Amino acid sequence: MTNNNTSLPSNHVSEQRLWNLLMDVAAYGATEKGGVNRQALSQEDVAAKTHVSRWAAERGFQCFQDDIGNLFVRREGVEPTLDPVMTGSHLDSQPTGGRFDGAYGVLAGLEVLDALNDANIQTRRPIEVVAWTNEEGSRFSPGAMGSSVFADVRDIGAVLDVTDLSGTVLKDALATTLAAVPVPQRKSGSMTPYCYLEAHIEQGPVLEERKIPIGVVSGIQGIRRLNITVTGEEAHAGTTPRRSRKDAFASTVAIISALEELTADDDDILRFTVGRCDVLPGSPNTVPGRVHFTIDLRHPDNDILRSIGDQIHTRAKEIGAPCHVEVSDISFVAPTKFDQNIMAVIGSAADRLDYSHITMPSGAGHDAMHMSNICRTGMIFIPCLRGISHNETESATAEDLAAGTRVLADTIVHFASQ
Ligand code: HGY
Ligand code: MN
Ligand code: MN
Repeated sequence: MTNNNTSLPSNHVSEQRLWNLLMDVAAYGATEKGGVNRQALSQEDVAAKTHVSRWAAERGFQCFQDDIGNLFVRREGVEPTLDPVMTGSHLDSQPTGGRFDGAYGVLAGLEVLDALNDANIQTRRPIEVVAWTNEEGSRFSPGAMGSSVFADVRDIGAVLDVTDLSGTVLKDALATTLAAVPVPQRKSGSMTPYCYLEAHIEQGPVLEERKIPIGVVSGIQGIRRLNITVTGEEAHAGTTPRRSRKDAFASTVAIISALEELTADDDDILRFTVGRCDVLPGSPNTVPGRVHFTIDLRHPDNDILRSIGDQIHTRAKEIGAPCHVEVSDISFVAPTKFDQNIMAVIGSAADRLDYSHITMPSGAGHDAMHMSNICRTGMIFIPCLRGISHNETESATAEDLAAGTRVLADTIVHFASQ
């Protein structure tokens, strides 16, 4: 890092302070294998948000949560009525998640606020760091929930009655969280960001393989999520001949093999994943009467995503006979393109700091996909170990984490001075 322009916050980003904060928050929901299980609106999620609210209070920053539990830390600007520059990501994790997915973007934002204080830089615009509620969507589906409600892409009323596998209703878990996190509420919609920036680990192998510290993200591929329910007939495993069975699991296997064929793609761009499959009643000597399974489908081309998703609806019903098959769309987010000017500012901040960088798309979904509907949006990627994520072994180096934060800091100041 060569720029010695002390008036830039990047000079005051502390690699150690950022690492310590990441490890402090990684303790909430820490697993034996070195990852985190900090699912949305869980007590671990509340603990992490409470930690952030204490961090803010120690520095005199205002902290709020809105009616879907998004948490905001605000550093005032010289002109407080101007729309703030917003940065952040999510604190919730997968059940067997890593310490950096999401948490990095939130805590890098807090490190930027510390660096601005150290540099005694006052920005024209306020800056807000956000921790979005339920980005992962693993406990309560769909994901990117808090940002979609904030961006008016989804109405909060459409998600309050969603339940998790244990039967907990979202609105109850949300009420517990809102009561437990010791910060005042701020009405959703009371603020529109001037722009939104998100720092995130790449969650893929490109940057590490090419030994490049910074990814300037061009956009996010489209994501379509579907739920499939196969209904057959429970029967005795010993007495029921094959010819009269309506075996929901046997039909499910046939459906999934047919869909694997349908989505096989020579250039390996289409992503088809069955991440959850519940076989009911789950007794070894009863022919399964019901199966629920999920489909996560992704592609950078919206037309392909639409047509393959529609074919899944028809093929699943054809193949599933003699069982009854229902296919429902849970969410469909079109491919996102990020703002060219923001991408250029990120690139020049990286150049000034002597960090090599490439422009690249995101295979993973992020809250930025919803924020791009309401304001200019950009993302900064850093490498992660072997490109692994949604895995307890997920890792990133303190050096790369700090590099991404320096680029984020100078990019934020660029826009907060406008
Ligand atoms: O599923 C996703 O792409 C995100 O990591 N939650
Ligand atoms: Mn993430
Ligand atoms: Mn994730």
